[in-house]
Amino acid sequence: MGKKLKRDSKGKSFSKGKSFSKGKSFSKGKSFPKGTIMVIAGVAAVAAIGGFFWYNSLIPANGTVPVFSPTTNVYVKALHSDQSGYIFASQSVRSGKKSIGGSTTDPTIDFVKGELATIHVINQDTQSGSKHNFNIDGFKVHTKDLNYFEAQSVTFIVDQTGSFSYYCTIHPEMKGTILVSEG
Ligand SMILES: [Cu+2]
Repeated sequence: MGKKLKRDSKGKSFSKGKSFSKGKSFSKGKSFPKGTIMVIAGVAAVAAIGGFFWYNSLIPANGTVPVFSPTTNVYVKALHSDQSGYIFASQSVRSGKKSIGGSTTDPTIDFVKGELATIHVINQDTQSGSKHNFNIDGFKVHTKDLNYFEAQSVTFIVDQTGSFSYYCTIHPEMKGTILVSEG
């Protein structure tokens, strides 16, 4: 963490950032008075700090560098019902080609190798009020323990094919399968 901060403070890593393309005009600023330069420096510092968090938010859970590509969104809710007990349920259909069924209990989630995926987990457990978390060990996906109506999104690279399990550590019965096919 400390190392990254140091490197980022020199701004090297941000020079590649798309969002800073507007900043090009600053480099030409020979004619700006000193006061303006100070303001620009202040704005740049704020942008750099914001950029640091933006940059880090693009690093997948199982990656080390930011990924600039569209992500496949999967929405999962954790809840408890009288019939099923503690379950994960799919919240809605994905916008992509494949979908996970309407309100399936512990649905099987399909991915294609090579895609970038974001799992959005929300605790909608009005019934038991318990905390829940969501994990896929194979892709280093681990949410924190989510309180009621708390949500967390985790992005990861689908970099291996095969069958993986997702689960909640608090309720071992909350588990399902991630299937990754060859792209
Ligand atoms: Cu749980």
